[in-house]
Amino acid sequence: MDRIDFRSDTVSWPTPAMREAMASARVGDDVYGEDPTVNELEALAAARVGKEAGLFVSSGTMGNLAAVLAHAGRGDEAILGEDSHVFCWEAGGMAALGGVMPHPLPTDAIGRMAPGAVEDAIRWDDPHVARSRLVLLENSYGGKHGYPLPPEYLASIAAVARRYGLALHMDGARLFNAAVAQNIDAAELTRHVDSVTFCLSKGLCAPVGSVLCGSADFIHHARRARKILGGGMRQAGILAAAGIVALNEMIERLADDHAHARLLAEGLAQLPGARVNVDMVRTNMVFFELADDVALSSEQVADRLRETANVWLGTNGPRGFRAVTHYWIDANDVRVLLSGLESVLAQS
Ligand code: TLP
Repeated sequence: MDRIDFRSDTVSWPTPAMREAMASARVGDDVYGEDPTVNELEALAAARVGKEAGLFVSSGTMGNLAAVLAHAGRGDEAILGEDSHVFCWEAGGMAALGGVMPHPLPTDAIGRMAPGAVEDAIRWDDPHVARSRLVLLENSYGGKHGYPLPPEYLASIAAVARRYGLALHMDGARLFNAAVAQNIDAAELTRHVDSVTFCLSKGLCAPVGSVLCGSADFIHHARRARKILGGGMRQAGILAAAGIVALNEMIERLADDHAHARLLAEGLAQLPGARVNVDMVRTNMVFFELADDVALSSEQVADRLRETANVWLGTNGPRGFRAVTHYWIDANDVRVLLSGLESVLAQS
């Protein structure tokens, strides 16, 4: 890449192997179901997460929205974390396009809604109230340090959802980060949910795309929802080819990204101008803040880092940052960020 970019793993470029696979991909019209490479990706993705079928979508946002549209209808309610990506960062899609009402609940330090609070939020059968239809989980949990949520927690929410006949969807944009961090198979994290979206274009480095997986019947409905959203693509095998490389070659190496995030957090802990909770760093995200005596704002620090070291850092409020590691960040880049930050803070 032409810069050291910690703003997100979404900025990652495709690998050389992906570019080669894309150039030689076999294609067809995927709206007719005739693109062999898309079909191969969907089958591979479904197998990876232990589901019957998959649906290639253009983004995580589209995958989550297609899932909500397939699970719930107008006036239905979806229970989700108040700092979840679907609630905060997907432009209110479920309400805007699906007429589905979000019911946000608080989450704890690592992004868990309390199972009892989920149960309390489920409404009774009465014409006055919205129908509770769906619970949404996220793993890893971006709103809380990208923390990987364990299977036991997912099972406890699934038990509540089952008891009341609600569907369960997981925004697994970084599902494989959550699995690698816990040294378990991704299917262990998805076995309790009815549907899951995971992204190919974040830590897995593909240029575009996510896959929504679930039962064959659910995917049949989601395919229609994708069409409504304008997401039916044609010779999409060009893109799916990179996704196949992502699933075959890029999952295990996420451990390197996690090690680099840890290295960064440990370095930040040594910098007097920065405050970080190293224990929260389990995947590829490091959230940290400026110490109280630093006169600069996070925006000013990020600007200076870019100008002086060609290091790009995402801000998180007036005093905070989010640094995300990925394939194009190595240990030396982490050191460049740390020394660049040390110089910027020394001049403040
Ligand atoms: N997240 C992006 C930004 O939108 C914040 C990022 O840089 O982290 N779920 C989760 C947990 C996500 O973090 C994201 C993207 C999505 C869904 C949406 O994926 P895309 O960007 O493919 O629509």
